[in-house]
Amino acid sequence: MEKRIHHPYLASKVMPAEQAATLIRPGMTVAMSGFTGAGYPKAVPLALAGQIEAAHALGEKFALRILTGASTAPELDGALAKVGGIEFRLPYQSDPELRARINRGEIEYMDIHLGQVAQYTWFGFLGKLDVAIIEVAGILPDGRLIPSTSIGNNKTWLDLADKVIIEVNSAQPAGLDGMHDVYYGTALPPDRKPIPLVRPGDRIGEPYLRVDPAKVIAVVETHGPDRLSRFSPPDETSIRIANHLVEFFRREIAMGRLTQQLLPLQSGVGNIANAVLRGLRDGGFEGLTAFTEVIQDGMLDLIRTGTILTASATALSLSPEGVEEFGRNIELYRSRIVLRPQEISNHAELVRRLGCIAINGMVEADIYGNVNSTHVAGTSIINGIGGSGDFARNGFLSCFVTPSTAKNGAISCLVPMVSHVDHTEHDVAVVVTEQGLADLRGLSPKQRARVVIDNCAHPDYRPLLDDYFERALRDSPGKHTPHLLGEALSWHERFIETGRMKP
Ligand code: 0RQ
Repeated sequence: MEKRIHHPYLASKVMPAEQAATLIRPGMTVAMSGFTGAGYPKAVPLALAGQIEAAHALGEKFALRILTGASTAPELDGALAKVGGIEFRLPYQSDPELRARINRGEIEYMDIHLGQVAQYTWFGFLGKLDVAIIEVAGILPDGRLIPSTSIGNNKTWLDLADKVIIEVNSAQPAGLDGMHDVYYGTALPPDRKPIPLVRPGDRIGEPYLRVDPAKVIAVVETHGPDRLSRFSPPDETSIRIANHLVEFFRREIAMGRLTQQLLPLQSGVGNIANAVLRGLRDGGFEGLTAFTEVIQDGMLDLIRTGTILTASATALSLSPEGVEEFGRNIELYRSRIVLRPQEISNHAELVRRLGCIAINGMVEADIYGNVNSTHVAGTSIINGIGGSGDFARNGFLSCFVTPSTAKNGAISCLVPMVSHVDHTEHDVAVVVTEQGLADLRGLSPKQRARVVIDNCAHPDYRPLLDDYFERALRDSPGKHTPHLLGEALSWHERFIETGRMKP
């Protein structure tokens, strides 16, 4: 295996994952690396799951409070959830096993804006961190750490945890060295200073993570890939959504509200986000920038072709083909990509200063523009709010996208009242479905309802929404945001009872 540990004392701490896992005791708060399936520890969590299972077999209680950057992978969230090893989880997850247990009420889950996790921990709101488990790509002779494919909350975890376990993953490209920018200038109120970043590609920190070697209780060598999600080409619905957005940007340029370079893009993960990026490339846009959380294959494509000049994020979440492409042109990507801690990539001050164009997926929106990004029928979580709130509240433009229906048309994603609110009507500027785009800027609630129903609803549901809105206009006691409160959530109730929203 290629030598990645160049610090003699830390090299002396190398041990098998099983031995490192014994250093973690029941009830501890364990802060791990990992963001959108990238840069999470690959070996110690699995070994830990084995120990937890063995303890449970002996009738001993063994569960942990697990904090991360964002979602991880089956080897971490999946394995620990499966053995009942997680009692509390924060801040974002997407693992099927973990999700099922959260929704069965077996695990407490706190869903929090990703940009706020670090300060929340520094404020002391989460109590003390017992152990940090952090994947890195290498250790320098002076003990500094070359970050892996995500930075997430690693700086905060390394600074605040009592003890540290480092996983050195030699499968992560050595060429990552130099791509990161770790800002050490954050302070706590009332001593905070402006963060000196004025362009998405600015480097304001240093390429490495610091750790106090005296805190390091184990170093584990690994050689494994991230959770590499397959990249599927955009489907018809995503392409139509993307086209509506691209057309909208063109109109904004014509009105003089945006230039041809737009403003730094933040795009969520998934099919629609990739379709939007492709739409921008095919639409002839050039010289764009991105100030976002996650870089996916679609963005690599745009960087290679010059559509995007600079991209700032906290994680690289690629497919197997994306990893190959990244390796082939790593020099190019290192000159164009900056990976930062998530407290910086998602910082309210920076998102507002740069004027990001935020484009995020959603579960449903209501006729007044409130958005649910996280819950099915009001009570079951899907993933979490992620960074969507960091960008939606503070961006120049906040766009939410979804197909107009879900579950083969059994659900309308435009409803009278959302069953859970993540983004209020005050933070939502544009709603887009394959049917069309609703520009909600400068409109009152009643005006918003009209464009949401007319432009975004599926024709199968439009008459039902029209009917609700007309009756609400007539019978609602207040006429500012007209609602029939007893009926507003009846669509979701019907879905729970019959599996479909239509009467
Ligand atoms: O469930 O797979 O069981 O069928 O929700 O929906 O259509 O696959 O869409 O993958 O783009 O996810 C909002 C969840 C959309 C995502 C959400 C069901 C649907 C399916 C997923 P099945 P799709 P996507 C940056 C920003 C919050 C975090 C965020 C998300 C499943 O975008 O997690 O924005 N966002 N981060 O069937 C009931 C509806 C539904 C519905 C869809 N109205 N009612 N179920 N579904 N609409 C990235 C990070 O922060 C890391």
